[in-house]
Amino acid sequence: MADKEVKSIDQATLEMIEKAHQDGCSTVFDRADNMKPCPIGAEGSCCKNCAMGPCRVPMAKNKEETAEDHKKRKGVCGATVETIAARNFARMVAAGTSAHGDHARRVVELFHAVAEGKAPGYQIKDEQKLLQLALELGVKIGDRSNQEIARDIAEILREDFGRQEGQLSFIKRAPLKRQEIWRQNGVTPRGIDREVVETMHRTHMGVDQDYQSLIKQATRTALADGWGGSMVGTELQDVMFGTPSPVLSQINLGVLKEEDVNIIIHGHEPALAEMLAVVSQDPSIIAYAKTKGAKGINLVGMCCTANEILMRHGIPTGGNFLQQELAIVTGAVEAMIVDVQCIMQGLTDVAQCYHTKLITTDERAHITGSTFIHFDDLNAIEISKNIIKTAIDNFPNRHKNIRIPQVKSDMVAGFSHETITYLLGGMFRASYRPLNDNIINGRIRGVAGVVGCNNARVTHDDLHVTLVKELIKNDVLVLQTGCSAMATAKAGLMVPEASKFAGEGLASVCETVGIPPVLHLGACVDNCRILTAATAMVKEGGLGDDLSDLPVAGCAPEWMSEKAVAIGHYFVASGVYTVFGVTWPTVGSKEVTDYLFKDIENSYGGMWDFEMDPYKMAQKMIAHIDKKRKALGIDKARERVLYDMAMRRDLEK
Ligand code: BF8
Repeated sequence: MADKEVKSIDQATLEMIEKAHQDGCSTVFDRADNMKPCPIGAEGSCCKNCAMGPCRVPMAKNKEETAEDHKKRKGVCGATVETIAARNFARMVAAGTSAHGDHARRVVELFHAVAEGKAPGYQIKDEQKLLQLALELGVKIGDRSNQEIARDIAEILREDFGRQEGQLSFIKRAPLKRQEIWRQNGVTPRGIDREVVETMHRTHMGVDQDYQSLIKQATRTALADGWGGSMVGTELQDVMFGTPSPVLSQINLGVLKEEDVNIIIHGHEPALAEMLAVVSQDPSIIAYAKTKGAKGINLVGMCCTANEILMRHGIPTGGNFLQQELAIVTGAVEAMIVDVQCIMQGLTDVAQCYHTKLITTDERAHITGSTFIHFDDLNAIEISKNIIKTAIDNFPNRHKNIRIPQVKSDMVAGFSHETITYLLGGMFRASYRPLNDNIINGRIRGVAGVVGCNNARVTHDDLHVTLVKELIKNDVLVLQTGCSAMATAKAGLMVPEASKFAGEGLASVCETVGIPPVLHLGACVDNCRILTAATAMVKEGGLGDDLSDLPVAGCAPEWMSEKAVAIGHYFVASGVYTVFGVTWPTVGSKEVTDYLFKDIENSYGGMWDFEMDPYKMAQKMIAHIDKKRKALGIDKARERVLYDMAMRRDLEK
């Protein structure tokens, strides 16, 4: 593990932090040094939901205060620390759910436009997945065209946003026992928007004041993300842009090219990125770049948009969340094109130190000091050309001060649920059987989802890489998304040769199947692919009859965004033990924290945990996996002993 003072374990990042200092340009790493986090807000003990406050009820640090004394201290309205912590937690879940939900809404709108033939340049790429969705949603296939079928699907899934009663379309995908658990607990989500709105209402001054009731609504809202917004987004993106399959690419700032027009696409929604990927190959656009003295056009992804175009087109990734400003610091980026989510406002200041144009494209996300070019899905080709030409025109404005770190790694991405099924079982008997069998026989101890962001409060990438190495060493197969996936890819863990870091059992399975021990499943919105994969494991048989029976665990070691809290909570509500690093947002209330860490397991089979040390994170996750193995009666399988004759004779005595 790296020294706390070290900013990153990634060489390219360290090199660019140093260059930024030489260039007199400040980045997130400097701002983190200059801005101490508010300790009261960090523990969830500050309520600013009305103008009588903000009220702060932190646990006293310097004097002796019992939990009882602490409970007596209240906000002006009488709110207890429990209510305040639970409200803040619920609002984080609602914000995260709204982000994925609003992303999905735009995807449904585009899907509908494609079905109506109104979005030139986009198409239905995965017909098989379209038809499977039709069967699942009860849409008539017959001799109807793909367009007609797609329109019906769009209309059904659009209902998931505003539905007032009933349940979301994909709830019925979950194992039956899981659906029953949600029903019994009264948390089956109705409409995505409804659950978010209700959470905002309940957390308004003077409404819901019982922390368990608040967490219950947070649970319903989180489920509207995992089995709602995120799943709708992922499914329709696959149908329109193609279901990912394994693809070799490269990652880190070394993928920038000194002689090309470098264009970084950063954000989350793939509609724009997909079109830029197509248009940047257009011979007339490449010829135009040459007239400005460039050799060609180099499109590079950043953050979760990177994951989307990486796994569908093999487009290289520049880096993860904390590297967004550093890409500009290379001095070689003509334009950074952004849409929504995880885009630091600091980018405008950094861009001013160099020649980079920051181009915003989404009406929902304006940034002062950027160039706004409205991206309209219905006129996507023209606008994408315009955006790329703006970048090309900026090539001659480069300063002399260019340094691209010569650091990049090979990686394989694109492990959708469909691909995993195929890889494991082959074309004619595609199934999860080999995975389940290898878990039962103990070669694979269990499965971990390691996901989430970077956070400037901890050494960049360190927790992700240390944790994942520790897990695979202990025969735990790791599924990854988001910026976490990028961290381990940079460290060389997403190539088949990484089996050398895995335990003997896991390595033998990976070598047989030809996969890395760490599988890249996509962007944050694709965390629902992990739910789908886990459900497939339950349905395959032999590992219990619910998600909470599986020997699996989840972790977001360097989380920072509210989306991560929504994701973590839908994993917990789906029966998964989930660990977060860095900080825990309800630590100010012992009761709420105990509830989320312990008691909630009685209702949902999953629970939260918090741990800052990646080795201990791994130990906790492995202990949970072993607990589940024991409950399934497959713990013995791990302790295979080869009996010689003498031992057999002893047995017979
Ligand atoms: O969408 S890009 S910093 S929030 S992990 Fe985290 Fe990274 Fe953001 Fe998830 Ni994805």
